[in-house]
Amino acid sequence: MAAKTLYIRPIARMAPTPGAPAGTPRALRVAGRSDLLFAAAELIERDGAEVRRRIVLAEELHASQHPTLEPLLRRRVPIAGLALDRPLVMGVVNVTPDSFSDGGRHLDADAAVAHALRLDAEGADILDIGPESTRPGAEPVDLAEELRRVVPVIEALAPRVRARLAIDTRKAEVMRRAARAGVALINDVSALMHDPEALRAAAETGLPVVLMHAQGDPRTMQDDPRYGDVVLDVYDWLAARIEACAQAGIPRSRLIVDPGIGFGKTLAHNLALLGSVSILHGLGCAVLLGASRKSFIGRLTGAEVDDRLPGSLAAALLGAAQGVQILRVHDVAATRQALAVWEGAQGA
Ligand code: 9MG
Repeated sequence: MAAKTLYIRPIARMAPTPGAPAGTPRALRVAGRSDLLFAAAELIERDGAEVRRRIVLAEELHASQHPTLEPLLRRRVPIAGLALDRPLVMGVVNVTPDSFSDGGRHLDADAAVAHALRLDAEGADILDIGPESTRPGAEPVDLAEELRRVVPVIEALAPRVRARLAIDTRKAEVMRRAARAGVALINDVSALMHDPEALRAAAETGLPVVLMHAQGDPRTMQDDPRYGDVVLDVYDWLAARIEACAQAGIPRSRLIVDPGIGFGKTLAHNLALLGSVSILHGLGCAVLLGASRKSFIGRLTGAEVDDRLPGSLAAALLGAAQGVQILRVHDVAATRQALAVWEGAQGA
């Protein structure tokens, strides 16, 4: 029989109130951030197929000493030397032939480097270098080809950029080679499950790792995905991956969790995850959200992929307001501008 599980979803975000008078009700200070205060939470209890929900005030939660409270409130340690006290921007750099469709191998690498340098100049904190497309329906790329695409790009960028470099791969050998070439972060959309060697390789690099939730493989993942309760199922799946990483020697402080928007999810699943992403702070790790230009924006609005910037910005701000620490985006300058306005208003 499945054990009873409890989850805390912070809600009712409050503006920071410096110098609040004594006796002001306590807020939930999520991930140790003084700008991330919540007045209440949804307390969710799942017992098999039964899910009970109630709203509790922060005061009551503090008094309850609920076991999920400590990881929810714990201050996060920096990741790859980057403090997690404001939303970081991760810029997408695809090194796939379809992303710079000019045919030639050299031209592809040069175009990827030029694009990365532009995103760096626009203020990206992290550049996510991806040699394999993981779009729905995408075919896998073999190891030799992935290495051929990505290693020269990392080597060219490492000495030239301010941003940290991340490798977007599911392959252990690519993780190892990219680490040697200068990346500071591993981003694996299979949460170290695709390659049987990946857990060990990631542990050996000593690098932080993004564990993204996906249901199924990119080729087939959009064929009728199903969940009991998508938000709780994704939470439990990520909790199990954190545990597997701990067993393999990767501590929670080096892990970043990600709900995997668009990876084996319907429109309703994606919207539920986007609206409830604050629940993932209960896992005690930094949270990453990648919603930029994704097809759920097209489904909602009819916008083609190149016209999804407004929807992407809305999703990024929804994430920021729920305390997401890393936003994976295509449009770095526009996201920075949106965040600057949002952050400016927080302190006003
Ligand atoms: C590679 N990639 C594409 N979408 C992504 C997402 O949402 N998260 C992460 N971590 N990687 C992604």
